Amino acid sequence: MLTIYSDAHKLRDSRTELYGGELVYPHERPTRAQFILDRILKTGLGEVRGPNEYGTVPILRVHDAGFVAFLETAWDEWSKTGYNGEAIPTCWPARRMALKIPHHIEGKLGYYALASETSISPGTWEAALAAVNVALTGAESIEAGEHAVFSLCRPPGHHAAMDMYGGYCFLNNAAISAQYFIDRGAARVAVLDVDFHHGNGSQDIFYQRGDVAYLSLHGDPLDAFPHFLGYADETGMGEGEGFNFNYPMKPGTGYDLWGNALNDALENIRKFGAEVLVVSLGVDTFATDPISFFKLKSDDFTTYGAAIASLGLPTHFVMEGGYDIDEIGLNTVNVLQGFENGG
Ligand code: OKP
Ligand code: ZN
Repeated sequence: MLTIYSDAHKLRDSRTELYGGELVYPHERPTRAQFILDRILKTGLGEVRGPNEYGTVPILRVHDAGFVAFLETAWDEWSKTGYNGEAIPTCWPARRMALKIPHHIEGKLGYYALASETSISPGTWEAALAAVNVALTGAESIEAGEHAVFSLCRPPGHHAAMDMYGGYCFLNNAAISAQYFIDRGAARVAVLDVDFHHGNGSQDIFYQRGDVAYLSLHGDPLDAFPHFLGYADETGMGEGEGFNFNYPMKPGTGYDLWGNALNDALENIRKFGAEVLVVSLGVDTFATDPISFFKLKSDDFTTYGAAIASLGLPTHFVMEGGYDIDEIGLNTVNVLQGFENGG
């Protein structure tokens, strides 16, 4: 399988994540992508190619222009304040407050953030933009005839909504890719999100649309981030009614239950009549992931890669989460190999 990768992800190397009341070195760190790339090279998965540049036009198809401008300048504005640390939001437009966009960077951070664990640091915008270019190059390669492509995106994207960042995400790589397929003439695209966390950003972006279905298997938001979206009764709205599928699952869920949910999701993708599949591929479902609570084993990743291949669709794998870094390469490449050998 063809992989798209750029070293520019290393520009996203924030020093701080607000975690358990402490500022720790982030779970979402450069070695994640490095270990995945190492495994791809070691197993000989296939060619590894660099990205092309697409500018901001395809980004603005799913993200708000003010939000994108904010991301681009946030670090500069923050560093001019004279604060010593990285940019972390400390206040929000909470219930019954004004939805105004303040002038001060502190207010802007609160306005555009959906969570505070994710610090904005120097190079964050450049890395997020490069991750989008990786995803768009992957999508273009599929347009050009590849059956399946792996876009090794970092930072991840599925929590990023039209005008919100957080959950380690800034720009929604998978959603931008899905929109790219639509703009190139696809009538129906399915986004299958197998990351442990619900992709609130992807759901939100496509919630009222009938041309992009969103299906997600994830830790029950009653117990897991992002807590405020991802419930089973969120089925879509307006033209999107019936095209959003959430499969929240309880702590301790193993492949027996998870695999059943996947089969149900795959059946819904068939019924939807998707022409292209985008997979938000997070491997934080792994049993020893430090921030998650599912119990998948390394072999399960191979098994489900093959199950996804049974759809027979052109498939764009876009990297999302996975924080047991010692096994991230094995588990990620198992999915891709399972896909290639399965179907
Ligand atoms: C990003 B992706 C755990 C708090 C978790 C943020 C998690 C972001 C996950 N107690 N906070 O979906 O892998
Ligand atoms: Zn995740």
